[in-house]
Amino acid sequence: MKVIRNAYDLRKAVDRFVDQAKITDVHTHLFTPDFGDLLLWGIDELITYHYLIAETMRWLDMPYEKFWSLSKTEQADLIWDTLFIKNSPYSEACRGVLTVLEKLGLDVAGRDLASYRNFFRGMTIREYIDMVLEISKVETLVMTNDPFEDAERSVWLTSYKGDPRFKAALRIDPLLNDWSNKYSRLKEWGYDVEEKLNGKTLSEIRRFLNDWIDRMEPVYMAASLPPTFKVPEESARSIIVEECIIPVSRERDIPFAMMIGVKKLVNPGLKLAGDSVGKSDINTVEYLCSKYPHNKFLVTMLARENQHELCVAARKFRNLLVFGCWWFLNNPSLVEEMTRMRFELLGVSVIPQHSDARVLDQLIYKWEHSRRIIARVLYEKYRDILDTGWVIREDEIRRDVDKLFGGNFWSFLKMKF
Ligand code: FIX
Ligand code: ZN
Repeated sequence: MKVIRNAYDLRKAVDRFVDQAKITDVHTHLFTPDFGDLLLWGIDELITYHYLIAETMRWLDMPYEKFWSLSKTEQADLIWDTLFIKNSPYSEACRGVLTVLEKLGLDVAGRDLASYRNFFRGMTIREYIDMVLEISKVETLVMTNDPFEDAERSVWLTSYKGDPRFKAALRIDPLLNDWSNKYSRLKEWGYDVEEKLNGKTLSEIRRFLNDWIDRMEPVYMAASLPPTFKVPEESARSIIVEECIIPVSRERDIPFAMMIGVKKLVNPGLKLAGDSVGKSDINTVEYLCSKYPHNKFLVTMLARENQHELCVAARKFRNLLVFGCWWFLNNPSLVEEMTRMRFELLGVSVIPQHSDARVLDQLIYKWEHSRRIIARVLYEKYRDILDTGWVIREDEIRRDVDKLFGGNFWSFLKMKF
């Protein structure tokens, strides 16, 4: 394998291996075709992504209800006119739409929404899945699978066939964040629970988790958690985490993915676009990693202010794997800042990005944009050691890149602490 001795060869090698990297996307909201309309795809879904709805509503004084009463096409027309024609589309979410159009080979300069819609006419979802995975080089993606979502649950219980490229993740927000309103659902499903978290109820919650792990074969269990997330504390959430999630996670050797810092529906009128962010308590992450050294934790935090302490926590706990630049952090300026910080504090032992794609097409832009930034930062880090006289072999760059874009995730799943 070639030895890299100069910056020009280094830049070419890093760009090549990053461009070629086969990606494991560890967190998305995508679904296999088994789930029908739950899998969002195509130009109108792309334009009506909740990020773009939030940005559009800043320009409009129409009542939220009026917007929601519009058809999907009418919403897309309004968003397109507002964000792409009446204003320049340089926000990250707008730019993403343009990157998708470009990578699909469409006439971006033409600004002709009708022609973009024509591209999708006659396309089948299975054809488009293959096309998007081919362009984005996403080899495997992890879904978000919530047994409390009726439309989704029925597929799991009746017709799910799956696709080896799509892995499941057992999402348990309702169990952790809304126990008093959601325990009755477990009762409905035959689990002998009551609101009071007595021994029987805790045992039945563990049975519920095990049943869904058997059914979904998830690569991890996950929950999005508020800035106030705290363990230990006298709350149903804290008790369920320690008495149910932690023991099942260890027994089944399935990491618990904590996505911390979401302030749900600060503006309910915006629906999915109405969530915000708050600084969270790293002490809870440290407490769980320290008290449960044999458990594995995947963690991403939503506040920029939490990023440095999360990296330091990962230096202290090998059972903590940091992942992604989540949501309001998935913007070039913050992806660069976080990636630089993580490479400097954690070296190769991090998952720098996930897409969080809600619309299939987004895999194309979220990964195109992130690859470029990760490649640039990685080149600079290699360049720094090259300047000391260290020589770098091409196969070492490929090795590191493969770890960053998926290998670290799969190795973490296999580790036994
Ligand atoms: O909790 C989550 O998985 C969040 O990513 C979503 O709720 C959020 O709406 C989103 O898609 C952000 O990118
Ligand atoms: Zn998400």
